This record gives sequence, C-alpha cells and structure tokens, in this order.
Amino acid sequence: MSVSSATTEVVDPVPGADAPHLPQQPDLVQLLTPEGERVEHPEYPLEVGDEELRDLYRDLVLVRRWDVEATALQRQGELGIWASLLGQEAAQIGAGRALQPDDTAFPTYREHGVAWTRGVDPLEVISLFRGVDNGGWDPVATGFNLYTVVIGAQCLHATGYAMGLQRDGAETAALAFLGDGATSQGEVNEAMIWAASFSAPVVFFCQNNQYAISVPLERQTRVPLYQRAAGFGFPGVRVDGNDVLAVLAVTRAALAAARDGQGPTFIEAFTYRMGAHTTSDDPTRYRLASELEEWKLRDPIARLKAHLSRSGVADAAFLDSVEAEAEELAARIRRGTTEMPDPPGTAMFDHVYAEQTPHLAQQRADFAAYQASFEEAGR
Ligand SMILES: Cc1ncc(C[n+]2csc(CCOP(=O)(O)OP(=O)(O)O)c2C)c(N)n1
Ligand SMILES: [Mg+2]
Repeated sequence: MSVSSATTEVVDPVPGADAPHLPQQPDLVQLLTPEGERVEHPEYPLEVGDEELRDLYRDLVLVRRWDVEATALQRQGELGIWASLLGQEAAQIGAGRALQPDDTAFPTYREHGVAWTRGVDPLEVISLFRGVDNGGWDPVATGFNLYTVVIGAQCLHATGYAMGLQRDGAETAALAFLGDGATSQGEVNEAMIWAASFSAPVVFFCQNNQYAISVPLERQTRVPLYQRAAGFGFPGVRVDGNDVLAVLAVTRAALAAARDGQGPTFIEAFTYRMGAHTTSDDPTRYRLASELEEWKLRDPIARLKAHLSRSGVADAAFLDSVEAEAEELAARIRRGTTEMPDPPGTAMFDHVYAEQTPHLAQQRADFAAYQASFEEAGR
C-alpha cells in the first residue's frame, strides 16, 4: 500500500455491499449503516446540513492522512513512537465536533482527531512524539488538555475539573476520553463514583477499540462496557463508533445533559483499532487477519463517502479537492517535522512548575555543566 492511497484503500464506494452479511452488533445507536444508508433513531434525532456533512468528511480524511504520514515518519526514524488512530476517526471527530468552544476535553495519547477539532496543529502533537517537547499546545486556549499516557488518570482530572465548573456555576462540560482497557483501572472507577455522587458535568467517552495492546475486550469485562454505568448510577449508551453522525448526536446529547445539571453519561463508542497499538507493537502476533478484514467493511470514512455520493451532497470535484488538501497537509507535516529544531537538553527543566524551584534550578545548572564537560573533552 502506498502512503498516498491510504484514504481510498477501503472498499469503494459502498462498503459491504457485495460482502457476506456483517455480524450484527447489539444495542448500537446508529444513524448511518455500514453501507452509507441514513437511518433514524428515536432518541437521537440529528439535523445535519449538507455543508456540515461535507465538513465532517473533510475532517475524517485529513486526520487519517495525518495519521498515515506520522506512521511513515516514525518508520523513517523521524518520530520516537506514534499511536495510530486508524479506524477510530469517526469516534474522535464525532466527539470533538460535539464539543462547544468553552467545553474542555481530556485526552489519552491517541486523540489526534479530537485535537484537530480543537484547532491544535498536527505539528504541535507530532513534536511530542518526536520527543522535542511535552505537547506544544495551549490547553486553556484550545480547551484540549495535554495528552495523558498514564492509563485512566485523565478521568480523575476531568472529574475534578468538572466539579470546579459546577462550583463556578459555569454552563460548560468536561469530556473525558478513555479506552476499553482503561475501564479496569482504579482511577477510572474512582472518577465515576465521584462524578456520579456529585452529579459533575462530565461525560466519559470510551473508545472500545476491542484491545488494550494485546489484551482483548473479553479479558476486561463480563458485561458490555456501557452497562457498567448503571452500577455507578448514571446512563450508559453504546454508539456505533464508526458512524460519525451517531457519535455526534449521542455525544451532543450527553454534553447538553451535563451542562444542564443532569450529571454524567458513559458513552461506549464501539469501534476497532485497525492499526497497531503503537508503532512498537505487532498486532499479527495476537489477532487474526480476518477480524481486520471484517472491520474494514465498517470503515468510517467509506460509509460517509458512500452516503455523500448517494445523496448527491458531494460530487467528484469535492472528493478530489479533499484528497488534494490531504496531500498538501501530509507534505506540510513531513516538512515541518524534519525541520523541527532540537531543543537544548536543559529545556526539560522548564515548565515543570509555573515558577522555577531552587531544587530544579540546581539540577538544570548541574546538567548544563555535565553537557559542557563533553565539549571541553572534545576540544
Ligand atoms: C497506569 C498505566 N498502566 C499501564 C500502562 C501501559 N499501557 C499503555 S497503553 C495500555 C493499554 C490501554 O488500552 P486501552 O485503554 O484500551 O486504550 P487504547 O490504547 O486501546 O486506545 C497500557 C496497559 C500505562 N501507560 N499506564
Ligand atoms: Mg483499547
């Protein structure tokens, strides 16, 4: 597969049309079938205009192209590691576009699509994976907190933040992202108990991509994840995570309820990690190729493309223009990554605290002297 063909490699234009019937997925909220047919759901009506549909498609294509380019850059030694979102574009774009400007998102390490919707530049995310900084964006200005690699910790941050919003009387909400594996983590369960007990304006958005690295979902739970919410005392809903419209509708409703003082919701976005866990992982060691083939028939981009084409909302010229924009973005990402300056080693001591401490200032000076000793030795 060439890098540039990545956005079109899936079955085109109607995924699954000639394929054997896809296995049913129970309890899913769906507004767009894998074949791209628009369906209604009684609890989640969605008014979406043609312009918004085209914008959502553009978002999906551009973030996938960014992701493909970042994976290639890692393979060429330009990034230390990359955590791919391949297959999860609709879950992330749908959730991100459901946020209002004053809401705040608390991501894991994979939410590049959400970053995109918050106006974070791809290079500000890539710099973290290149190891030149700890995340280059302003969390307050973007309403997008810094990436959290410690599994589940951001659920506590989001809940605490939401409780602060509540005490400030703010009519905004927090959106916490987590994975299926993270639901087994103590912090996540503690966060849900606090959120429920205080009716905090927080929505837990779980991307169930079926794996926690090599550990499959059936090792994490005996019940569908969304049903866990009942035990905490708030609603749980399972949405088709490969259906950007359904994710948008469900997340919008949950955030509106949170802002309205109705407390938390747990959303399980049922999706699939089509790539490796990170570039350090080899998924062929623990899952069958046939599973991936089945999920390709539910590809989130192909189904929206099929819907846009069928309904006449997008023509070939529009689709071509998005492809061209994606190629331009990829070229900008590549150029920007290779031209990124290396910071001085002492930069790691900056921004640890809002103000420098004497202890860290001493460490910084010691480190600078240590580095200088190599220059002297080389002379
Ligand atoms: C507290 C903690 N324990 C273990 C790890 C190592 N680790 C990194 S990713 C991961 C799996 C997470 O799976 P999931 O929550 O499903 O998210 P996904 O990566 O699938 O998006 C683990 C165990 C970690 N980063 N933090
Ligand atoms: Mg997972």
